[in-house]
Amino acid sequence: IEDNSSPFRGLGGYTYGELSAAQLRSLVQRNVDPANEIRAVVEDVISNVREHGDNALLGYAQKFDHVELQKLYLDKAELEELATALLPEQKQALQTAYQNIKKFHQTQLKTEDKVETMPGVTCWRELRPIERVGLYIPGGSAVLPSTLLMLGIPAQIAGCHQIVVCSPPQKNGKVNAFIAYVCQLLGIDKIYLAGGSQAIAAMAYGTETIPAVDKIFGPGNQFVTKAKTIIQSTTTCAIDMPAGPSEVLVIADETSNPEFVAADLLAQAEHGADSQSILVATSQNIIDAVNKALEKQLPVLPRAEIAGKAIANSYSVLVNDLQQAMQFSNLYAPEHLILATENWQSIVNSIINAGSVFLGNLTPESVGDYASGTNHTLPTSAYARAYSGVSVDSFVKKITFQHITPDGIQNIGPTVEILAELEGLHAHKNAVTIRRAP
Ligand code: HSO
Ligand code: ZN
Repeated sequence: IEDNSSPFRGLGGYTYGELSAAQLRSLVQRNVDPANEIRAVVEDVISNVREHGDNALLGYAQKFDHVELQKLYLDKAELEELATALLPEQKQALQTAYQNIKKFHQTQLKTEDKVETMPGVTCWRELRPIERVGLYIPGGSAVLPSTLLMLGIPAQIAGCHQIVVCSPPQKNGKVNAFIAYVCQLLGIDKIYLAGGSQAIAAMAYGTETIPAVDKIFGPGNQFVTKAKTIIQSTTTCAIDMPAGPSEVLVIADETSNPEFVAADLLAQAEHGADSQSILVATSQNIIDAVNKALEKQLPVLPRAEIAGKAIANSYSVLVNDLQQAMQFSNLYAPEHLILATENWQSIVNSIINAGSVFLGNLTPESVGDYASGTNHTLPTSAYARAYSGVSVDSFVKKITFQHITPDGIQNIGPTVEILAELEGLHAHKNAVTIRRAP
């Protein structure tokens, strides 16, 4: 039973200097596979889709999306028809976001120089697109057409031959009109009506209607995430990255604006009850002021219930100074890091682990979520220690090439012969020697 009368408690508070190393580690710990108990359910869905293809998908649409589908996709004409529902200013906003994201991602396609490592020995790398990619666009409590932009644009720039988009059908058997319009912007003329783990299985194995792909991208609930991790380890289909609940860490000092900070924490919190909004501040006054602003801003949000749960699942950390704040942030490795301070330049070089960074008091995470140009598909759950966010790189392979001239084989030959010899691999040695013979 919900107790709506309980007073707002704000962010639970810790003091950095009082925490032991073990306490710090457990404070930044998240997402230790809470979804493992659903593995059996998801495995069952995957084998059902593998075995029964389209029929399994039609059954799941009925069971989970409560719609009897005649076919498992919407075509170009149907998408165009849906997109007519948009207001001109909505179309304009999506176009602006599209242009900015495209502009930023286009610079990521770089041709590398050829390198002559020895005279006559030339090495280089070339990009080739991943041929078939699958983009999963969720349709749950908030439909996110921005996610289709964030995945579709780099796929398009990379030159992927086939871009398969899956999204769960609404009760009317259609998709959200904004998603339909984004498909048009991207030149994608089909959207497949499948959601949840069944959509992931369909893209991994292929069905009569849905083509199999080489890599699957996109966020989703715990069933989608579980399906992605299973197919990654059981098929040759790759995934973008392991995904957990979204999170933000805001670093604030006396130059920050507590109302802005609270707004950023809530923007993250409204994503889901399991989202985390962490405040790291250099004085208790700032923490108190932010909590006060949270108390004011939270109740009037349409998604107050979700955001309130996420805030209850979040905390603040009091630190001595901005450098100490960065130490905590690097340990936490946030998906989003906001340096809500005029002094951001003094710590920007100390950032080691973060997915995407927002500098200064006028740079809310929301701009990166939608339209500044950067990608919003980012590593969560401390994966930012080792992973990067989605970019054009995520949609290409980098293939290495080498070429040897007659001089080159003489120059490099003895080195390879000796190394093959010391490994006891005579066929290797011979493949060189036979070419060096006059
Ligand atoms: N903050 C989310 C992305 C998003 N926000 C989409 C709004 N729409 C994960 O980075
Ligand atoms: Zn967001």
